[in-house]
Amino acid sequence: MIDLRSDTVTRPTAAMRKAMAEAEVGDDVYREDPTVRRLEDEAALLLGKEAALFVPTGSMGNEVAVMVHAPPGEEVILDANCHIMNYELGAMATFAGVMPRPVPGERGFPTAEQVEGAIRSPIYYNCRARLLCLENTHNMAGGGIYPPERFREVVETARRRGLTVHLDGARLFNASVASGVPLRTLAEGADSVMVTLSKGLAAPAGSLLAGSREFIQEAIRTRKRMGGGMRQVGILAAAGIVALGTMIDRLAEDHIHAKLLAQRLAEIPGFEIDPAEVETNIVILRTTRLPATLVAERFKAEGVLCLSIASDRLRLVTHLDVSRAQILQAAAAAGRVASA
Ligand code: TLP
Repeated sequence: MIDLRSDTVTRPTAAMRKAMAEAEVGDDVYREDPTVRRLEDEAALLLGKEAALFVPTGSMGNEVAVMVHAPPGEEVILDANCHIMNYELGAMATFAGVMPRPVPGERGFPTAEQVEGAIRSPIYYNCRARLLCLENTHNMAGGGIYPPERFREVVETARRRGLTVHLDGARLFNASVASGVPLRTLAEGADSVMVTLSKGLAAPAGSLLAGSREFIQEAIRTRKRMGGGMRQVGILAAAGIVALGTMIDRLAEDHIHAKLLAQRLAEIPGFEIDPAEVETNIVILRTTRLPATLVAERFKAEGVLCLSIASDRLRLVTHLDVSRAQILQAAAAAGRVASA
């Protein structure tokens, strides 16, 4: 099977397994796991923040950030198609008790005007906007990179209006490699940023939440409240250290593969895709003749797995475990799928 459902399907490398087997560990609830602490320090440095915290998943990283930044009943401004709003089972409502205030960002990226417009007047019975959540790259907008100038404007506007900013950077590594902009620059101005080790970087599990020392102190308490205080988790952090140290630059290969796939798919009648819009490792394909679920089934019969994300949309994600030859095989299968 050529598995293009997500980059989360990547398996840990031999170097990661070795590092995991040899990891020095301790009880991280007492903050005594040296491998976890090393991973957190390295991540904080890379992201240009004072401190970082290892969390089991990207979802928990986002949820902890929302809970620390925004009290119940207050508003969180975010793009209508972002992960926090749509794919975390209403966690922001369930756990943080906050009100989402979605705006239709352009390709997933809210503008400064949209953020300004979403902040209500300060009449006492209005909800108060407390937090702005942004996503880079944007998953459902096809792995697009937040235009840097717009990001700066949006963050500046939010800060001026007294909002804190959280960046869901599950795939910030992809944005950095594709744009050549350092991670710390992409996270500049955000009060907190979450990055994921278990997607393109191929670690088996884990994400990092970074921010000020004070923010991380609160995040440790909130993570524990959510049941996310882990013990000898240096076993996982060891794989994360290998991921940060050796797996970032190779994402460029995934981006080349995604572009190649998009170019081939664009030539097939029954599919619609603009290869110019493919900036990183996600390809969102519109099916114009057949329902997406049926196309996904036909792909599966051809040995290619992808995700149907809307009645006329499929998502295909490139990653470490898919070679160029397999991309070409998938494109050839797509030709048969569309004409069947
Ligand atoms: N995304 C997964 C699915 O949940 C859709 C995927 O296969 O892409 N932020 C963003 C932008 C994400 O894409 C994801 C995962 C998360 C947060 C959550 O990370 P995890 O899966 O570690 O909880």
